[in-house]
Amino acid sequence: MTLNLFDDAEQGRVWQEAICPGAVVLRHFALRYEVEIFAALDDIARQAPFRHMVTPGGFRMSAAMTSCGEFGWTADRTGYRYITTDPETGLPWPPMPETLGRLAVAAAMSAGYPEFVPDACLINRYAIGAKMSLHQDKDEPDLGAPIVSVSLGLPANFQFGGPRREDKTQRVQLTHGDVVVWGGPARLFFHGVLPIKNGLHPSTGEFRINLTFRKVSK
Ligand code: MD6
Ligand code: FE
Repeated sequence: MTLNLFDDAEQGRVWQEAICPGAVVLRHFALRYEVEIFAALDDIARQAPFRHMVTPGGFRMSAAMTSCGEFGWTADRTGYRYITTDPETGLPWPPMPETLGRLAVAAAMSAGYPEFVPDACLINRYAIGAKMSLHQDKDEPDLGAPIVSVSLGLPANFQFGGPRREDKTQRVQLTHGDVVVWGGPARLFFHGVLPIKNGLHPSTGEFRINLTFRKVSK
């Protein structure tokens, strides 16, 4: 199904593609926010630098990560969790810039989740070859809230499966400005990112950036 949302002389067309019940891609949805997003990201990365976390299993994650908002996400040898201070700096995470919050709320609304108010934004930076293995986003206590995921820069092959790791996955190519929203029946579905292919993007160079907005507080 595709549904035309709006046209804009400068930003072009924005449309939706369903992945499965509860999950949808909003093509080009973030393009109109691009300038503000990159300004916000520079500001956040200055206060809370990107870092490679080590999973409880002892693996260094290939995507570099930081966060903004009331809660940030960390992984270390003892587990995964959301915390209010950045363990690297001992300071609270940078606040979520207003434009980022507005983008996430508008995307969730467009996807059929009008109640969504995010209090955490995880920011991943993928260099060429970096990936994210199939996983569920299940560290958030309120599973009624969706995940809103914004893709920027180099394209990615996003895998979206089902409730069990062994379920068949669909492959969705995500390009600059695309937003994926998943919630409801798809909220705990397995997903991942295949290794980023060699390339050069005018906005991000040799990187892909992904922002995922969540609601962490109950
Ligand atoms: C993506 N990201 O990069 C999908 N999950 O397109 C995720 O699934 C994700 O970036 C948990 C934590 C950080 C993430
Ligand atoms: Fe995830």
